[in-house]
Amino acid sequence: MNQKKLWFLGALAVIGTLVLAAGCKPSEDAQGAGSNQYAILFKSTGNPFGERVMGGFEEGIKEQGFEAILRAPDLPTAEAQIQMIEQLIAQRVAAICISGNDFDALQPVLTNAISQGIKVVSLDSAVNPASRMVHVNQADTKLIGETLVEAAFDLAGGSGEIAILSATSQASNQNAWIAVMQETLEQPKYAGLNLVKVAYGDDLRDKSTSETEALIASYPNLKVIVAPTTVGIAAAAKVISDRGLIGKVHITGLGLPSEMADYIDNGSCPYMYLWNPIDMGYLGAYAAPALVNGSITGKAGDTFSSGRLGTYTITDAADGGTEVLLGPPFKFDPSNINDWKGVY
Ligand code: RAM
Repeated sequence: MNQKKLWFLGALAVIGTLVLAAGCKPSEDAQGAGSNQYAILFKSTGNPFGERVMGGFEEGIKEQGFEAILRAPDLPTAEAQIQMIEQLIAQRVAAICISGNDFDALQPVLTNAISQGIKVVSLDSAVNPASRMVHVNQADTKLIGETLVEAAFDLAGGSGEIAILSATSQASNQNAWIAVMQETLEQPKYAGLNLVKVAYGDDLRDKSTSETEALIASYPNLKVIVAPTTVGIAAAAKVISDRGLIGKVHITGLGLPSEMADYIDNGSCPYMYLWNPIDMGYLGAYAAPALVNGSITGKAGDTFSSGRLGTYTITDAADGGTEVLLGPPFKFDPSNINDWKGVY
């Protein structure tokens, strides 16, 4: 082989290596195709509260230079969320923030995600401690439950029949609040209150409406319906308003100011509570990258900075896992509802 041929073969080998290397895109392979992608998975579509949570998440993710993926199934079931989580695992996202439709049922798919290096944060509606690194809790669970019982007591005038209109029977956030409410109702102060039924509107407008109608028909002496769900409270207040029952049946619970302003004005819902859903999503958007970059692991005592919200510390949660608490619940009534209805 002469010098020229040798030089030619050598040049071919170098070019071949370069082509192969370019084809492999080693940086992308090493980090995972979706290493820049942060997903949020809400309970279901068509829920204005969920839209605010996802909006806050997107804002926080984008301002850190990452890509936000917003997902929610049509119906608030664990099965539907499992399918979506499988897709996100296949996409190799960096982290998943989930508002769970079930406390335990998502464990196999979420532990699979975790074993593949995906960080999992629950927010709003917790998944069990084995399925998450940390939970973003909107407000203290006990305080929410106690506050709602006190509201029912006040609106019922101290005694009488009350009912709860919840989301789905599997929703872990509503179930945790209802458990506290039931415990609180055992206190002597509340002995005059009779909780006649816990109904489930599944966070669907139509089902929440028909469940409210059924409560009114079955319990003609009902004084208060407590709806610890923004979808349920809006549907219930509309039924009371449309049926001319304002002042007879009082609605309270957890409501979105933009959806409830008219009902606070007309007196069907004298007052209600909530927290800022945009900030909740935004807080999740800062917890997830902190887990991905290793600055926190999700254990109690870890602190991270959450953009415009400041610094947060992770604490032990009542369910045996850990959580980061957004803040106290806020009361909305005729004195402040107009200031808030345009905000969320
Ligand atoms: C509904 C959802 C959500 C809950 C709020 C209060 O929008 O069930 O999970 O946190 O109500």
